[in-house]
Amino acid sequence: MGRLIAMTLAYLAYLLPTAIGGQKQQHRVQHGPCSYTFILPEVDNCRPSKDYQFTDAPQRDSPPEAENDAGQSKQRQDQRERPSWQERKLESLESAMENNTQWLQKLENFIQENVRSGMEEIKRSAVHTQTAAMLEMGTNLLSRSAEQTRKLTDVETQVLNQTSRLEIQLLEYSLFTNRLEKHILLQTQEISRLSDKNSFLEQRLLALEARYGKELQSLQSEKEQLQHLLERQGQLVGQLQGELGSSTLNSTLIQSQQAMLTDTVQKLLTKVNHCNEVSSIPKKEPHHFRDCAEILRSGVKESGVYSIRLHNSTRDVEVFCDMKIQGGGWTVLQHRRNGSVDFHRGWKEYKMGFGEPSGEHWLGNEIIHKLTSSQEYSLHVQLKDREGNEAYSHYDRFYIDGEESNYSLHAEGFSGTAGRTSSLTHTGSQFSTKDRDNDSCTCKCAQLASGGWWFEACGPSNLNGIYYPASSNVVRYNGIKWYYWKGPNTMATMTTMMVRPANF
Ligand SMILES: *[C@@H]1O[C@H](CO)[C@@H](O)[C@H](O)[C@H]1NC(C)=O
Ligand SMILES: *[C@@H]1O[C@H](CO)[C@@H](O)[C@H](O)[C@H]1NC(C)=O
Ligand SMILES: *[C@@H]1O[C@H](CO)[C@@H](O)[C@H](O)[C@H]1NC(C)=O
Ligand SMILES: *[C@@H]1O[C@H](CO)[C@@H](O)[C@H](O)[C@H]1NC(C)=O
Ligand SMILES: *[C@@H]1O[C@H](CO)[C@@H](O)[C@H](O)[C@H]1NC(C)=O
Ligand SMILES: *[C@@H]1O[C@H](CO)[C@@H](O)[C@H](O)[C@H]1NC(C)=O
Ligand SMILES: CC(=O)N[C@H]1CO[C@H](CO)[C@@H](O)[C@@H]1O
Repeated sequence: MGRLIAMTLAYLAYLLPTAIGGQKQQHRVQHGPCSYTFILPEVDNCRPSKDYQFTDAPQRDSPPEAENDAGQSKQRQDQRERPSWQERKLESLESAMENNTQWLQKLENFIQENVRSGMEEIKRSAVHTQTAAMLEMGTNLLSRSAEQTRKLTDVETQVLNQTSRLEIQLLEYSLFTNRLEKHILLQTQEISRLSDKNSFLEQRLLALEARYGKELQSLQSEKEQLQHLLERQGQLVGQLQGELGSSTLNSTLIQSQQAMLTDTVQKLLTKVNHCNEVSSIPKKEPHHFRDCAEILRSGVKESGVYSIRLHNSTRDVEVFCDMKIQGGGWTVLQHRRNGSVDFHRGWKEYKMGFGEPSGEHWLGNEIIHKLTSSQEYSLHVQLKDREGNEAYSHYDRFYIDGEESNYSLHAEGFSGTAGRTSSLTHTGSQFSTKDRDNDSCTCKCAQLASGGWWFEACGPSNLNGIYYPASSNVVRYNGIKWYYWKGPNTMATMTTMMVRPANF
């Protein structure tokens, strides 16, 4: 190999100086697949000089060629002068050329052979080693790549797992968020509702406060006024007390004066009486009647309101006289007919009487007592039901005690059509009103049954109960009652209690 390179170099060195010249002639030689180009120096421009020498190194390695070459150039110069020599020279040159060519061919062959074998060897070994290495590397790479792919797939699955988990979590979170949002919405709605309510309540509270404030103010002002009044009252009371003191002093004086006055009045009265007796004796006829029987006896036949004067009394009393029933002459004590008068009244009113004698009324316990205790009287109770059926209860002897005995009832000698048994309670029953309970019941009959009556243990009668115009099937404990006439259900629509002297 080294030899080959040396040979090549030598040849190149032999060729090179000719190529460096100015004008060159190219010669191409085709040899098989290889082509060689030779560049020959141009003879025209070459002037041979005496000191023309070859000083180059390759010249030393191959002096014959150099001499030959130099001679060649010399021969070319002399070609014009000596053509025979030139021809010879050319032949030698051609042979040299041939020689060279052969040499080159050899060289080339050698080179080619060498190169081919070397190359093949090199190639083979290289290929072997390389393929092995490559294979190894390949397997290595394959295994590595397989590992990597495995790792990658692992990572991928993990990533996928994570992603799916994250997605699930995300989903859950979104669901949760949704729920929370809904909840929050509800809460906000609730809050808004509550705030609405709250504001409403606050408004109401404010309104109430304002109202209470106003009321408080008015109350305070009222209180102040009352205090003021109280002070004034106190002053007044003081004044009155003072006046009372002086008036008590004066009263004795006044009494003596009154005595004097009554004395003079008495005197005057006797004088007047005397005058009357003297002036008109017949005028005394329509004097005071003690009751309706006297009025009837006096010739009056019409029922109506008349004045009577009770025994030992100076006061006239208006009464209704019934001149029809059973001969007339009845002084009416009680009468009901349409419920226009309220009979649920207190002790004092029953004592003094109420209503008009022409309509519904109660004559008054005091008058009844005075009337019935002045002489013997009989009692007649006249009743009428809704259908207009009339009935009566009669008592031969009737009177009531005074207030000190609570107007105790005395009724005897019962007869009549309104029940076989007396509906009026036993003798001795005291009178009771809503404000003065004196019945034998632990209850208060006057309040239960209403009105004022001689309730025993509330008893079977009460003509002063509440007036129910249309009787119903409902049992009324506080209605007008005359139990033994028609039982508890039928109430009278008209009642009259009246007295007449027992010996009429
Ligand atoms: C060719 O070269 C060889 C050796 O180099 C020499 O022996 C032979 O004489 C040469 N042939 C001619 C024709 O120059
Ligand atoms: C995700 O990985 C966990 C363990 O890290 C495992 O329990 C679970 O089953 C995996 N899920 C899926 C969908 O692969
Ligand atoms: C007492 O009587 C006298 C005269 O009698 C009279 O002037 C005086 O006002 C009376 N006083 C009272 C408080 O009535
Ligand atoms: C009840 O009778 C009286 C007297 O007849 C009469 O003035 C009054 O208007 C009547 N009341 C009713 C409610 O019928
Ligand atoms: C009337 O008065 C006299 C004496 O003042 C008395 O004795 C008599 O009982 C009185 N009569 C009546 C009914 O009050
Ligand atoms: C009359 O009634 C009152 C109370 O209602 C009572 O205190 C008094 O004792 C009664 N009188 C008689 C005599 O029972
Ligand atoms: C409370 C009351 O005064 N009761 C009297 C009612 O009358 C009877 C007699 O009928 C007396 O005995 C009670 O004391």
